[in-house]
Amino acid sequence: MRAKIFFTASFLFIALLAAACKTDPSSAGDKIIKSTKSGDMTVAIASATGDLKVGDNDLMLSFTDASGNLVDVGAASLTFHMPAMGAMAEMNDKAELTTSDTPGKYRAQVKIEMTGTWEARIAYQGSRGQGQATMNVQAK
Ligand SMILES: [Cu+2]
Repeated sequence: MRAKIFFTASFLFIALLAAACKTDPSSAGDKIIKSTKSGDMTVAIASATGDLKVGDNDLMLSFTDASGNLVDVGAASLTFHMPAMGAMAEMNDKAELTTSDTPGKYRAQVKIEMTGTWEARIAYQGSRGQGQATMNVQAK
């Protein structure tokens, strides 16, 4: 009897852990750099360190619904934009996106040219319709 209760409790605990992982966009060990809303979804950019840095970045772009569940938005894009500064032309550092094993999560590889404030521009098109989001991110 006691063993059975223990078994049931263990099972529930494991089920809870699994549910927590499923709804956590940072379950791949990534720390959120920044997130914003796009309609009823939340768009988040994450990295292993929680920072965006000058040079090569290996990021995770994720889309979640109001309940925190990952949402497959279809085709997505991510570009880091910096307006012209004096004699320096505007910069657009486009990330190369690849789908991950988890729908709603994209691996984003991007080379950031300089430190400062970048505007992350996200666009998507698919079963959720067409939409975009922007958010300011600091590159260190
Ligand atoms: Cu610049």
